[in-house]
Amino acid sequence: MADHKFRRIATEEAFTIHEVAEALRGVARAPGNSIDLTLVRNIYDAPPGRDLNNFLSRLLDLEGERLAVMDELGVDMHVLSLTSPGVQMFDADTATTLVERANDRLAEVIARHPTRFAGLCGFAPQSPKRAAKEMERGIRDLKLNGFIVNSHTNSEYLDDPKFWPILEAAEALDRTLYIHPRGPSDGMDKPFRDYMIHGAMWGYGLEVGTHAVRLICSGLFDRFPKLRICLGHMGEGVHFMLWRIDFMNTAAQRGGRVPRLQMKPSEYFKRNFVITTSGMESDLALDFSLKTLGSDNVLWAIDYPYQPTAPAVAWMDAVPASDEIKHKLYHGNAERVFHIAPQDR
Ligand code: 1DF
Ligand code: MN
Repeated sequence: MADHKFRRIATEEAFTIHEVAEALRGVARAPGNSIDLTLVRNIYDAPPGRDLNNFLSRLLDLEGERLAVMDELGVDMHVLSLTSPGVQMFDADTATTLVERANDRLAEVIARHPTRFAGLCGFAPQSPKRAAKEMERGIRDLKLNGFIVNSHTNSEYLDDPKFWPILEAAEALDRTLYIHPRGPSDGMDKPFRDYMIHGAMWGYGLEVGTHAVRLICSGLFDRFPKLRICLGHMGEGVHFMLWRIDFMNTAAQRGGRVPRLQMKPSEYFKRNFVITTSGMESDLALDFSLKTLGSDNVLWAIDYPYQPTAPAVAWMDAVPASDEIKHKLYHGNAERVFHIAPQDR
């Protein structure tokens, strides 16, 4: 494993547990038309042997094929998170119970393989106070490394004051909240229903990018200045638009139509966000990100099992960046952001 130059920590790696998969099968079989049901029905209620890309078996597997692939391709560590949509399509009680079980299971597998796995603590936003309690347990007792949420919950976003206990907890516990995609919420879903653009190709990024822009424009980061958010997929492209967001938001503030912010939107993005490279293996996009956000704020990720491991490794190995920067991308930033112990190797 130590035959490669840099420790490789992949930071957006998905898993599930049987109980959550079973509950998602229930969701798949219930009536409904939300965008996520396309994927949920294909993965969790597929006829035997027709499991889309074997995703379900690869999500359920932690210590078999996953570790073998990591060994074969020289990936030292997966930072694991309960796969999208997490528990966010269940009722509040089911969601709260299941996410506790998933966090327990995650802590157990990390304890068995402390150098191979770290993990993000899930929570059920449907019940913000209980979510905050579980977040505290996840860090204090289970020693997990950060938090994961899959964008909207019942089409509501985290700038809604009812979710503030969650953001207070993340800030107080000093751990990063990864906002991972799910399908565009009801109300913005319709134009995504043709040509399969609803998912990872386009819809996911717009959903999460919109979420991030909402958080910034709501003034949330004046209330929670130390809150740190992680976005995948090269920041979902948000930072490409920062100049325009600054210009338009400032104009809207002058008109008195939106919350007054203490800083420009771009300054919050640079202060309060980090991004990962999951499923976005573009030298140009990475170069732009490094120049815009700085080399401390970009982390490598694969997006296992949804994206193949070999190209993610080959790409980062070949990226035209200095050793100093590659060291940060491959593991230094992940160690700092997710409180992972550095390793001599
Ligand atoms: C897909 C992609 C599915 C990502 C995911 O979770 C996911 C996909 C359900 O391609 O179907 O996490 N992704 O992050 O890009
Ligand atoms: Mn993902």
